[in-house]
Amino acid sequence: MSDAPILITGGAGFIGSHLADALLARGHAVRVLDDLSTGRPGNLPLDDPRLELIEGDVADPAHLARAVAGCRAVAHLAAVASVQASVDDPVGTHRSNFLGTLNLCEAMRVHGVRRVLFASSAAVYGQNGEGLAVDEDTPKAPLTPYAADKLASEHYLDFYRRQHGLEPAIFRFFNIFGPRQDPSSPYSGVISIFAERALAGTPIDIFGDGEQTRDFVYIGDLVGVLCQALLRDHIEPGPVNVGLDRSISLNQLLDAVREVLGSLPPVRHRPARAGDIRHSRAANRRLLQRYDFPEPTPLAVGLAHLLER
Ligand code: NAD
Ligand code: UD2
Repeated sequence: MSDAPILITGGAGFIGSHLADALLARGHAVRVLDDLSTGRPGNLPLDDPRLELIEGDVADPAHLARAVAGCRAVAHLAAVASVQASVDDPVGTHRSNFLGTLNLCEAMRVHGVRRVLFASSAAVYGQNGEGLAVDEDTPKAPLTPYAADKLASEHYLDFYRRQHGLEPAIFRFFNIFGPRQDPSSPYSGVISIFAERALAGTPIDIFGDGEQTRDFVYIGDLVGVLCQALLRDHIEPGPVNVGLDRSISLNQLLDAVREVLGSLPPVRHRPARAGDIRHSRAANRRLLQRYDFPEPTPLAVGLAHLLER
């Protein structure tokens, strides 16, 4: 096994830190580049000698050159994950969410690193009025700067594949949840917010009627696929949806939280968020064909991991 590290940009964050744990557990050295804007060093096993944490910005080519040199593969997870932040500050978030990807492509070309896993998003599809499952060929309709930066990143990664031999494994994550997803922002993942409020007994806010649906994936079911994409000899080009082809409404989510906890704090209904996606559901045939995806963790079991007192 090569002792060259695998680089995880954004590795101090929710998904990145779970991926770091999984790679270390499989015996690989891990290097993390993270500006700690939302990620935390405490998410990582800093006492593990095979882990290196570099505090830096993917929008800075010098930081990326330092991080990419000598790596065997890259998981590119660094981004401002808040859709709202991209609406409020499109130029600032563009630096991280697009320029960061382009800088990485250049750094990988210069240093001869070919495999890159990229965290794209279901946001590239835009609205899904009827709630039918969308497959990877569904027309793209990015509604926000966040979604546009993800789609543009996909196109640049494909250019570097055709022109410079890069090997991008592009995943369009739907709604990933699990421990370490930061609930502190009003734009954090809904499950992390609901879990924190339910445990604290503080009121839960539903933006809209609660009939909006999402395709939730437990982080423990995702990390194995990410490791396969980084480590297997060959990968096929083209984006892959990451979802269960199962959409759950927020009202159903609340029922599941009540089931696990036995009670719920007060639930308040607020106006729906501008630009909110009404329905989201992943057709996941390509995921199941290309990767060994585990039997999905039942929602109640995933929630129980979050709601452990
Ligand atoms: P997160 O905020 O926990 O992780 C993002 C990490 O990137 C953080 O550690 C943050 O400090 C770091 N970061 C941000 N800007 C940076 C910069 N300029 N330079 C270096 N580091 C920077 O969020 P997450 O949920 O773990 O998301 C990881 C990736 O997956 C993101 O690209 C996000 O867009 C994507 N994604 C997540 C979901 C989900 O459901 N969680 C859905 C779709 C896509
Ligand atoms: C998620 C990602 C985003 C993007 C998108 C792609 C996160 C935090 N966001 O956005 O990065 O990839 O997926 O589809 O991972 N809600 C409430 N009450 C709350 C919080 C949320 O009702 O306290 C609603 C919210 O209005 C929305 C739903 O819950 O209708 C899900 O919100 P979210 O931010 O968890 O996820 P989403 O799909 O908007």
